[in-house]
Amino acid sequence: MSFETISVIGLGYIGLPTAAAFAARKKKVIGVDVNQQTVDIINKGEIHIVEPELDMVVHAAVTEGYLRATTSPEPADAFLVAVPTPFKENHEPDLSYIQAAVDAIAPVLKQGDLVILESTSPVGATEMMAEWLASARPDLTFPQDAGENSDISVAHCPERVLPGHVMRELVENDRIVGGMTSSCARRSVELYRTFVEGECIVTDARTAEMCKLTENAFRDVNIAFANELSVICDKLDINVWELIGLANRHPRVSILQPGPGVGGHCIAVDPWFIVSRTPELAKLIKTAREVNDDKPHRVIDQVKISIQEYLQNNLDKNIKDVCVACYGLAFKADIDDLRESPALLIAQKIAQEHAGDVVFVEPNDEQLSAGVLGAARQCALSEAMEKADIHVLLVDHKEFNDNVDKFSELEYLTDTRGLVK
Ligand code: SAJ
Repeated sequence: MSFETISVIGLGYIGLPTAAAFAARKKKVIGVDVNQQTVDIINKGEIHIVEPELDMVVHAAVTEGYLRATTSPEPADAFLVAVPTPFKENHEPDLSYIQAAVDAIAPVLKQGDLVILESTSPVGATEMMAEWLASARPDLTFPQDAGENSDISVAHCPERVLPGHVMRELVENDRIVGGMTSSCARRSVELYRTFVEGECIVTDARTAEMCKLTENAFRDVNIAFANELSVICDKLDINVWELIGLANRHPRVSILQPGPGVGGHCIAVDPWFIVSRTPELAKLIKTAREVNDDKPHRVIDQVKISIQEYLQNNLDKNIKDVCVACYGLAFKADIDDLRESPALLIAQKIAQEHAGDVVFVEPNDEQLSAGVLGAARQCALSEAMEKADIHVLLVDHKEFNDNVDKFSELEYLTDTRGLVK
């Protein structure tokens, strides 16, 4: 059976681009979000997030009548659940958004429907989702009980797109399709083939869940190695950027870049889903998380040392006279996303603790809401460079790269990204 109507539950950084990708292939798409404002913006053909090319695709899809948003689910042939899966205070995964999505779609499910969990999830979450659906709809059969012949098909197909390149990677990346049965997988492949040009590789739901977590944990562990090296090199008075450049000349060595820590809603979160299921076994993965979470505090210590050196060299000044400038607040270069951003955390701590003026520069969000950094004020790059005594480079945005010569002239610079090599 082909898919006439597709419903995407959760219209965020993944759900909205996915809905738009189906609609661009002339599928009828019903986007569902709990936020009325989000729904209204999309129905106007506009978007509420920053992602290159997404605005054009959404605008065309809405204007041509292929994409419509609503707050309450309607019948469809396939449901893609793309809601957040954060962790709780104790690093345990919080599946309440998936549970809420299940409660919302269960009443409109009918025989023959396909339900796909796209949200990054701990191992076992897809089976749990199927159990929740089954208890909400005892009149329908599900794969865990009826196997290949179930009324409803269920699969896990994790998204793997890189923020900033979502529209291209959605189409080009290979897709892991974890079906609860082989017919669930077959139907999911048929659905994704609508727009995916990469390979759709079939596995079971648990392996697909673990695959997504593994990809992000792999990256986290490798960044932790680079971050640990940066702290060691600081102690041993070695330039870590030069060191990594030299080591990477070995044909089988490829070290990632140190930074102020690891941010974003994926890499800083997903490894905990492995740790929480197997705490006694996931030692390296847990340590990597701790190393990366510790890095912002190391940067703050470096800034404090830089302020002390400045005061020792300028005996006529006291701490209240010292102005600190923070360059970049986003979690990585050339985006406006502040979620889990180590740069933001560092700048906030400096703003709270420093007795003198603090200014910041964030070229990707010049309208940052007042108070995001307390009394600290946003200013232009040139003004910050001129006015501040202590400079903290936190994100390697293009605007900063373009001014690398000016950064290299700054005497008191903490360069967390190795911009000035
Ligand atoms: N970072 C470093 N050093 C590096 C690379 C990255 O410090 O050498 C930092 C960045 O500054 C940032 C963080 O790591 O703070 C994460 O950035 P990222 O570009 O590595 O990844 P994300 O979070 O934007 O997207 C990741 C991707 N996963 C992998 O590359 C394995 C993406 O493909 C996933 O779809 C996404 O997570 C997700 O949604 O899970």
